Amino acid sequence: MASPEKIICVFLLSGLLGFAQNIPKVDQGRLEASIMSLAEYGVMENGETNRVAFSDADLAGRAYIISLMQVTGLEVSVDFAGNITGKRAGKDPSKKPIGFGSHIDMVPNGGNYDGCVGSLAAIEVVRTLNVAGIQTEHPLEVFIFSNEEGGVMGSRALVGDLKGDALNVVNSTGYSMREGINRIGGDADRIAEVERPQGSLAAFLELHIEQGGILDREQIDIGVVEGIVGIKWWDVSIQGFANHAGTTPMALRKDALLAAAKFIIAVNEVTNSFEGKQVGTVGRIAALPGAPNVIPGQVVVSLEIRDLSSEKIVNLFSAMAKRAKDIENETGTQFTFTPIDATSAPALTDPRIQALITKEAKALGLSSKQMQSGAGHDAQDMAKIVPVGMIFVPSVNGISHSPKEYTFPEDMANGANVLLRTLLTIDKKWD
Ligand code: HGY
Ligand code: MN
Ligand code: MN
Repeated sequence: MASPEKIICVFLLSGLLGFAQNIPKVDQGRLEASIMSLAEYGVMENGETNRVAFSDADLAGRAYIISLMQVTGLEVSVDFAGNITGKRAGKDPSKKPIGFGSHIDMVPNGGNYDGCVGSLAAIEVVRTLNVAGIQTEHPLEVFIFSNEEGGVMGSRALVGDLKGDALNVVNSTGYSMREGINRIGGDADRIAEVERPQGSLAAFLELHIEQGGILDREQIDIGVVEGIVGIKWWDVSIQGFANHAGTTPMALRKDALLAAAKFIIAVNEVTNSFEGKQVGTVGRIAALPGAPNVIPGQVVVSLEIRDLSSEKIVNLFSAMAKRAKDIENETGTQFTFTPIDATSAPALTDPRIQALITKEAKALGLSSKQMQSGAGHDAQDMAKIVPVGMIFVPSVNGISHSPKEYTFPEDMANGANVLLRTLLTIDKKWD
């Protein structure tokens, strides 16, 4: 006769096994097809895709994703910051929703996987739950954040960080955030009403491509993100003196482009001189008046610094500003640094969710690796109000923000299955 303890143990084990066996898997073909459909929005003559936030292509892509969410039975709405959300009722409406999602806007001539994998996998997870007839205890909420590439705008609004000057930042479409928000169906005058309170979700999960080459190089299936770097942007204006390129002796020039060239090298040297994984980039340059026979009088470059530590970003910046002072003296030019309010603070993910992601990957027979994110993400804003977790899947050759960006369908499905299982475990075990 089995002891009472043994009976309880068998009962519990069968329950757990039952739970484990009942977890459905996403439909890889359906997920891949939705990625390819979304990629159609913004295709240009040369076959590349350009779906920058606020563009006509962004409007069309947003309409596609809204229709997909509606067909999937989600109750869809667009908030005043242009974030698209889709709600699915849980058995217990008193429980806090579990949020998950990403973004679908792109950098100019970007790739079709950055943000799109997490967004479409979120919808695929809901479809999979529908097909399996699973209703979670917690309500679910899918988030498609607006204008992530322009400084995680939508998620900043959601955590109450999108204020003042930020709305005047102009992206490559020529629209300011204010104009763009109104263009995509938001209301820039009512941004404050978008803010969600602390703890208003049980958790937020984001599946995303790694955008770097670690998982691909080391042939690892899943990245368990420990932290997301902080990002700071500046416009650096260098004032020289435009003059005749033929009659002005070299020693008498105030050449703004020469000063800019020295500054770009200085950014690289300062960044490499610190210990750690920080990065410093000059990604944009404009030289005026831009004629071959005129010494450039004015140059504006962008400056971006990223690191997991805000303090290190400050130290890197002051070292670069010091080098700029030296360059001013050498070239007779004047540097002005203007911070661009489209940045994000470093964020750590919740260790409990990291452990869940690792466990669910293992349960699926997938390898995983703890890592930091060198890319910024909406999850780093959401971390200010709720516990977050991030799941990475490999980017082939570590390429991203490029038409050559690619992630294999199997890897997308792996990430979506880990997302689904992590969500269901949180649903079962968390309040
Ligand atoms: O720039 C980034 O890190 C992100 O892809 N928005
Ligand atoms: Mn992204
Ligand atoms: Mn990106």
